[in-house]
Amino acid sequence: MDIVDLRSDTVTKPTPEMREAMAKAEVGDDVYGEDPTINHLQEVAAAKIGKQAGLFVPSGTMGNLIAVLVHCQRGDEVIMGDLGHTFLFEAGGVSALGGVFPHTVKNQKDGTLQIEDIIGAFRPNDVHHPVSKLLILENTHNRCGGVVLSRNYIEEVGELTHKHGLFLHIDGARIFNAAVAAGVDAKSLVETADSVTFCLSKGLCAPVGSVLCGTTEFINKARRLRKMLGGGMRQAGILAAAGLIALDKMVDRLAEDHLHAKTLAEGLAQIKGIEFEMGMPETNMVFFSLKPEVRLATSEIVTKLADNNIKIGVVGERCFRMVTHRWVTDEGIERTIQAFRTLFT
Ligand code: TLP
Repeated sequence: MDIVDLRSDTVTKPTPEMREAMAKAEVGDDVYGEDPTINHLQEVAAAKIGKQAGLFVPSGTMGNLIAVLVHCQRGDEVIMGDLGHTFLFEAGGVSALGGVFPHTVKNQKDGTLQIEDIIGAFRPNDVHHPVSKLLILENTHNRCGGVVLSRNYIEEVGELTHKHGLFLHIDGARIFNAAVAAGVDAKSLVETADSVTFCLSKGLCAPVGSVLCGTTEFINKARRLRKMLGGGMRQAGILAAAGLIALDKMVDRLAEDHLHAKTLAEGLAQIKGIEFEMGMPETNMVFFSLKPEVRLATSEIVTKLADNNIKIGVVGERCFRMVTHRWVTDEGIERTIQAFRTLFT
């Protein structure tokens, strides 16, 4: 029986077409700027997201960190959501490595930060305060349920941050999920952003890598920081070859993952004892929790599902996350719903 791995879309493996392209990739030393496949990927990625230039980085975490380090000096402040990936899951890198101070604002259920809260977070020009330099938005928003931030909202925040002299960075690890779900071009979701990171791994299935995009000047600074952080990867055109296929072939099919997430959530919603406090999925993430009357322990649920070759994520004491992706089939979705029915009856 195949494993249905719903813990994350980070578990995706490269497609056969990617493996073939990787084997044939032309490579060179990227620290010298001489890897033709990486150079090509960076150009394609920047054009696809509507920015002047791109930089291939090993991970989304490094992309976000480099963006913060380019935009901020030590002692500056970065405003971000209290459920943002950069705040929760990037090991505090912005402070530990950049000396940058995180100022959190409450994330609303829909992944946004309220405009009044953002305005309230901007520091006045006073020697007592750090200098507010950067604001980060996340799209799709992971911990808010994989929700999509709209183009209008992002534009409003972009204009506001610029008016106050701050930069806007978008953690667009899953920006193409957002674009496909909203039925818009990804470019339009990041137009007012000064920089954006997106992942080629995750739903797009490349084995490794993200791209940080921005102006040419921004990317030149970012390249030095990538080297400083140990992210100069030499003949990584082998990885970039998979990234090119990710951008060319894997974006439109994300709609299938979204449909699978919807089917999964609708199936589970029929089961007494399961609730969707964060709402039904907008993209490829299904968050659900156990109603108070359910006696099953969280660990018991995970173990019993694992016995059926189904892996799911735990994100709170009685809260779970399942993420659909290219390697989760119709059969896997049906098997998962059935396994939950059996568990709960
Ligand atoms: N998210 C992972 C875990 O780190 C939680 C996951 O399983 O969802 N931004 C966002 C919004 C992300 O969800 C992630 C990964 C990253 C950045 C970091 O990307 P990587 O793993 O490439 O460093």
